[in-house]
Amino acid sequence: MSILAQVISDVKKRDPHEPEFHQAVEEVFESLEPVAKLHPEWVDAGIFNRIVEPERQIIFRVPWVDDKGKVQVNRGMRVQFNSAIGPYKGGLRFHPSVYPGIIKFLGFEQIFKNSLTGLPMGGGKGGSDFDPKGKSDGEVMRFCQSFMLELARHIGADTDVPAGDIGVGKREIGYLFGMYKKIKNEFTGVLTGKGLPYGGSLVRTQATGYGLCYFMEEAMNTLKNKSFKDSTVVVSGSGNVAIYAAEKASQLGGKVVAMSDSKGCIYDSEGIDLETIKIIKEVEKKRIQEYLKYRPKAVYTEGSSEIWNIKCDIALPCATQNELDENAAKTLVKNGCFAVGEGANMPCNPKAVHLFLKKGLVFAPGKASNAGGVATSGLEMSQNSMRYSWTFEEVDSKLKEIMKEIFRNTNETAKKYGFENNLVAGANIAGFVKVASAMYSQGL
Ligand code: NDP
Ligand code: 2IT
Repeated sequence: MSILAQVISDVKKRDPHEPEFHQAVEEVFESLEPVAKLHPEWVDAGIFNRIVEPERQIIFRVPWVDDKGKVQVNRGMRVQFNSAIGPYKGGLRFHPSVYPGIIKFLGFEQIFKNSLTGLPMGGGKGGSDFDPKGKSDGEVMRFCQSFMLELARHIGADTDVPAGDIGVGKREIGYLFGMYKKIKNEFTGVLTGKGLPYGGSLVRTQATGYGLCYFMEEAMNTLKNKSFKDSTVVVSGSGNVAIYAAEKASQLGGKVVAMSDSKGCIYDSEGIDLETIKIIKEVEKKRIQEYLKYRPKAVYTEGSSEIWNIKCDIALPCATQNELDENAAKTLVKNGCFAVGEGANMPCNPKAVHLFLKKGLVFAPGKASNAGGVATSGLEMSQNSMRYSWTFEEVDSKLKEIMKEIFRNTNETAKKYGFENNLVAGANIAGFVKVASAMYSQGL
């Protein structure tokens, strides 16, 4: 058995009930055979065995009191996966589906994504099975305070810097930051995605979605001589990443005709009215179906995966893991889609990814194409350390440069290792090599 197959088998044996984590490890290791051949010293130093085991995993009780005075208990966790190239960095997810397998898959992906940004950030992720949906602001605040009461002892501006992810936006980051400051009596950039008045960075809100479109524009241009201009675009999800991906895709001349949430999707042949989506999702926090009240000519279909049946040139999955399967991929290809860019983490399942690569679509893996969020978090950390803030234009232009450089590095690395046009392999190898080399230099 090859060393890589051995490691995958060990991972499955050690934690048999974490399918998402297995999937993330297999997907990265699929690309690493030539790296293992080229670097026998990394094999001997156990780099491949070590990189799949988190440096530290913290699981803790989060008790809080709901509006009726009843005690509720959730589970909180933080996986500090790899600190070879910088402090642990990665978001917090609050969603009922959260368990260690999800947080480990996300933390593992984060190692390579953060490496690709070129900024000094290690990989980490955390979260809770708490569901912010339907909770009052007071309940969310009490939950966040209790969560931070434990998390505070494990994080710090030079140790581990969490941010948002599904279910964690400005409101949650605000409550978490407030509690950290109370506990430690210090004002430091311990979280990113903060509000602008207290150390947040301009563009962080838009960064993942904008970054995805900057990456795709560069990739489509270089690989296929195409662009967003006059293309029909479908964006799944209607959260932070989806909204700003749709905004930038439209600014670049694309027509976004469909978006979704976990219950269903809307199709608007005239182009989605994003201001309406922002009101429904960011302000009212309601279902996307509400869109019909504002735009009666739009069509709503129950079931989030229905969105992949809508004809498009460019598909941007921006909701959640494994939301796009092989059947959906076949439909997209049949309908003439020529580019797929992952805004979410691991939204396309392995069979879908293989089909896109086989059919020659421009396929951008999340760890490269959605890295704009964490990259801008890195820029927020820099501004916090300098006690300074850059203008919107300054941050946006740095983000654009970073995304272009991630594409260049990914594409060149793919070529160098014999995987021409395969950005999946390029991103995996480029992200891995930097971290592996740092781990090797630092010894056991
Ligand atoms: P949000 O919580 O803002 O939005 C999530 C969106 O996805 C909502 O529209 C939600 O619908 C939908 N969704 C969630 N679960 C499902 C599901 N099971 N099926 C279908 N739709 C679902 O999260 P973000 O926009 O921040 O995150 C979206 C994705 O992007 C995640 O994969 C995240 O890890 C990734 N990501 C986020 C970054 C960031 O900076 N925020 C950076 C890089 C990646 P509903 O409202 O019905 O729940
Ligand atoms: O998946 C991700 O990259 C994020 N949720 C953003 C992480 C961050 O630290 O900004």
